[in-house]
Amino acid sequence: MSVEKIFDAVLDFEEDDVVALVKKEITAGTDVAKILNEGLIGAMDEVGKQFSAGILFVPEMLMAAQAMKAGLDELKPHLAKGASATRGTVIIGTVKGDLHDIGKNLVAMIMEGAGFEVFDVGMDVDVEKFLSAAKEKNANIIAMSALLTTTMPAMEEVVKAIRAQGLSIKTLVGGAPVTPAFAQKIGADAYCEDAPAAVEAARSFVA
Ligand code: B1M
Repeated sequence: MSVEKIFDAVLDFEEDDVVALVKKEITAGTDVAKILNEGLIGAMDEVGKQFSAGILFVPEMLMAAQAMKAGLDELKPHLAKGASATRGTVIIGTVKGDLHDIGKNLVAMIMEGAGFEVFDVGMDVDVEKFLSAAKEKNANIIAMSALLTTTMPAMEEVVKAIRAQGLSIKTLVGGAPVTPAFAQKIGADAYCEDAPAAVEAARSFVA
């Protein structure tokens, strides 16, 4: 019931209320996955629908994103529980031209919680930055996020550059418009629908 209040508070752009409600639910022992999926992510899905329908516009989308992020920050220590010995090193970023970072941040957080050493290179990341970070950190995996159909091709550039330079780095791709067929077409090593899928794929590559 109260998770619905979190959903509503994100849609009302009430950042302080979102934080207070998330805290309340954590204290009440509500499953953090429920708070995340039904409260925070569910609200952003609704924001996306309303944006598509012309009900909400970019400023509102941004305010909802800020409220969601504040809730996510509150949830972070609880999501990252269970960290164990480092399983591998991951470079994660949102591809060139793309400024959406909420999903990427979430994936980074969950991967860290699953025991990976994660270096977040931010958003609007070009091929050179992905590759130089991977070389510097001796990473096994590059995880890429794209939320725009127009920025998806940037993922292929990274995959191609890894091949061209003969690097043994696995590539994971994800983000709302990305599909398994697209991942296969560009030669990525794995398509990840969400954060747990990214953990699963990464584990399979460093096992
Ligand atoms: Co934008 N936006 N946006 N936006 N935005 C979308 C993506 C859109 C679908 C909205 C819509 O039309 N319904 C649409 C894209 C259409 C398309 O190309 N298919 C869109 C548009 C058009 C735009 C602009 C072009 C709008 C404009 O200016 N006219 C503009 C582009 C700016 C740019 O990037 N250059 C823009 C801007 C923005 C804001 C800045 C206002 C803001 C982003 C704030 C921020 O991220 N800091 C924003 C937001 C908030 C959204 C929506 C509403 C929400 C995205 C989000 O955070 N979802 C979004 C609609 C939607 O997706 N529902 C929309 C919550 C997040 C947890 O989910 O990111 O999907 P998601 O991540 C998931 C999975 O996808 C996966 O795991 C996560 C957890 O399950 N995943 C990965 C993601 N990355 C992964 C990486 C991995 C693995 C899994 O690595 C291996």
